[in-house]
Amino acid sequence: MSSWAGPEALPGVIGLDHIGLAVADLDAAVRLHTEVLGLVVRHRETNAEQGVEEVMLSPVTVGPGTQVQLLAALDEHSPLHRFLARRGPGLHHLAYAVRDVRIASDVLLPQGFRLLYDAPRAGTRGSLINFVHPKDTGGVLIELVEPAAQGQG
Ligand code: V0V
Ligand code: CO
Repeated sequence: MSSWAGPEALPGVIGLDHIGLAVADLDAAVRLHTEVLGLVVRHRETNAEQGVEEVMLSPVTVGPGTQVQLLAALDEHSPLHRFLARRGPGLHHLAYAVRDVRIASDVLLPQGFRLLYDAPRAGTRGSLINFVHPKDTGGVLIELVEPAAQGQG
């Protein structure tokens, strides 16, 4: 967290994978992002463990690239339900692609960052994910995403 300690001490961020938006009405949010903003739906998935129905979108000209992830709560136990109830719809998390989510976690943990899971969990398109607590990162929930190897997901 303090001074830069060299590449071996970094979590291996290789891109900005997606920006997660908490939405109350998924269909309305998809319409806004496709019909008004002109983005393309790249993927849709129900993640019961995370308690979300999610839709991934990005601009048509740049390929999948960095995506917008629309997230609706599956039920009242979902972290999304709590977020929407407490803060309303809006920016929910920033997801960095990392080379290896276990290594990223192992680098961040001893620096005092709280990782939400002891072991990576299943994310979108067969990815492996973990989260850094927003109270340790300036108020932004950070997701670490290890994308599935190409051809999977
Ligand atoms: C809560 N807080 C946030 C926040 N959620 N701050 C920034 N961004 C967020 N998303 C703040 C909240 O305002 C409180 O601050 C404090 O943290 C504690 O809030 P809380 O309501 O008591 O929330 P907790 O502690 O019950 O839960 C917060 C965490 C929870 C982050 C621990 O949401 C969680 O486990 N999230 C990880 C899983 C998740 O979000 N899944 C959905 C995305 P004050 O008011 O006390 O100052 S799934 C996904 O992205 C997938 C599948 C994918 O990409 O593949
Ligand atoms: Co996400």
